[in-house]
Amino acid sequence: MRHFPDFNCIDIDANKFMDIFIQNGVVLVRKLIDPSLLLEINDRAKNSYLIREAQYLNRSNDDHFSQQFEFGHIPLSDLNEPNGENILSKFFIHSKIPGLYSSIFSKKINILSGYSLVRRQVCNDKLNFEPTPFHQDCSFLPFNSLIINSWVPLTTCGVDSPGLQLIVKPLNAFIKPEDFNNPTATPYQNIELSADFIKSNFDGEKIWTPEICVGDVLFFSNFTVHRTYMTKDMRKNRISLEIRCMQG
Ligand SMILES: O=C(O)CCC(=O)C(=O)O
Ligand SMILES: [Fe+2]
Repeated sequence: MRHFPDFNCIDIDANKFMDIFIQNGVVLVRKLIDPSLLLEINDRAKNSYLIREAQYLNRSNDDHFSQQFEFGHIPLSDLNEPNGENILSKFFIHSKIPGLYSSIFSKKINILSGYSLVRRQVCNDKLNFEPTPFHQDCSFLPFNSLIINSWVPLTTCGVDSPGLQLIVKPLNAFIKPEDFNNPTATPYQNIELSADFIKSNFDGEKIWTPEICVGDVLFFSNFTVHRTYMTKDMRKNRISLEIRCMQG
């Protein structure tokens, strides 16, 4: 049986993080963030989604916002503190994450705030918020160099609520999806790597669907193949943060 790249934060430092990340394209680091902080952020996020949903239904937002909302996103700045403190300084900059990145991004770390978002995956499809298909983030990010996504669920996910499923493999190139340039396909179809492609290129041993607890962080790159993992039995929605960084 395969041993997945799953570590407790006390068992991993910057050099080990770099080695494991290069070997697997994904690393899960458990107990990295104080869960009480994330539960508080989750409450604020749920409230923002209520407000944003009403705005979306009233069509009182611009097109860019509406399109992002249909993909489940709201801006990260919605989660700033009531006193205006930026959410990134509140939990990310002062967390252990920049330290873990320090061997890979040896100079400065550039937080891509424009590509750092909140995402909610709902379990019922009343508003057509679909789960993401298998894709690489490089299919929509405008950079060719390495980007690491710190994927932070605000509640435990992967069993009762939607999690992520990833291909554990070191990839460093864009794989062009069949419908990448098809103007009649939906945005998700444009980035989708088909079930046939996944079946013929990756064996089942490499497909990982971890249960991720609040406080754990899943790291993967703009080349890692992944999708939303959602089953018919799941009843609870999940909100998560995607914070993307590259070499400064
Ligand atoms: O939230 C999800 O289910 C998908 C997240 C994702 O694709 C990403 O963060 O790149
Ligand atoms: Fe993605």
